[in-house]
Amino acid sequence: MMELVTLPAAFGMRNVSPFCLKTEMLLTSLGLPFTMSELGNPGKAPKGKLPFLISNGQRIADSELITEFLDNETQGQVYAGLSKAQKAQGVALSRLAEDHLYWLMVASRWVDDRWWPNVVEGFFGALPALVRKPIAGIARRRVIKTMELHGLGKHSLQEQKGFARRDLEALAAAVPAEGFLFAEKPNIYDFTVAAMMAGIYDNQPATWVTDLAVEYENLRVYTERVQAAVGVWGRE
Ligand SMILES: N[C@@H](CCC(=O)N[C@@H](CS)C(=O)NCC(=O)O)C(=O)O
Repeated sequence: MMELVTLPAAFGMRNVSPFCLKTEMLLTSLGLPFTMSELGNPGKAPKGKLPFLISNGQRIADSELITEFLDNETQGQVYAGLSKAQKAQGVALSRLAEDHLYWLMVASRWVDDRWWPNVVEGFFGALPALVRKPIAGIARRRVIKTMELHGLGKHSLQEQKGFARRDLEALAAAVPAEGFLFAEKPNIYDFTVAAMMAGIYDNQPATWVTDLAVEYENLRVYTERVQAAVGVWGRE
């Protein structure tokens, strides 16, 4: 039996990490038996991030590497029926969601002073009161530094909102009005986009990225459709 190790629930999200949620959706859609466990400190994961998958004692870290592993384990089921062009589009959309929009979502939670208390409570609430704020503060400074290195952290909030709006506009234009991205059934690329958007739409309370995303109703409906099709929702 495989074990998917994820972040604990937070912000009204049963599965709060888009990378963990996407992987849960994929494992479920492939009909593979698996259990889930939680790790509050991603620093203890093989590569310092979640999720990772444990299979026959092997630990596979990173949702994309897990996807490749599962494709191999299922003799090509993950990408079955997808043309090269569809895979190219899928990879491009995934990079947009996971390597750009994701960081704006992170900024909307970790950097925004009004939202920050939710991070302290949601991610560090299990720590003893005495060390909670100092440890959360260290983690916040690391996130701010990472945002700077990425480059997005160098922009003003107004400029970041512009970047997020253009990402959302692109995703909203890319998803279909009915059905899924490339097939009658949702696939890994639908899970990637929907898992990212589920956290943005459903995290409680709304962040500034949520406020922008609700303007794209078709993207919200698509996100619901993907979650319903696989029977896995990010929210509680
Ligand atoms: N490329 C990784 C990204 C995973 C990732 O960023 N996970 C976040 C949670 S959403 C994490 O564990 N962050 C902890 C940290 O960076 O310290 C994947 O696809 O699995």
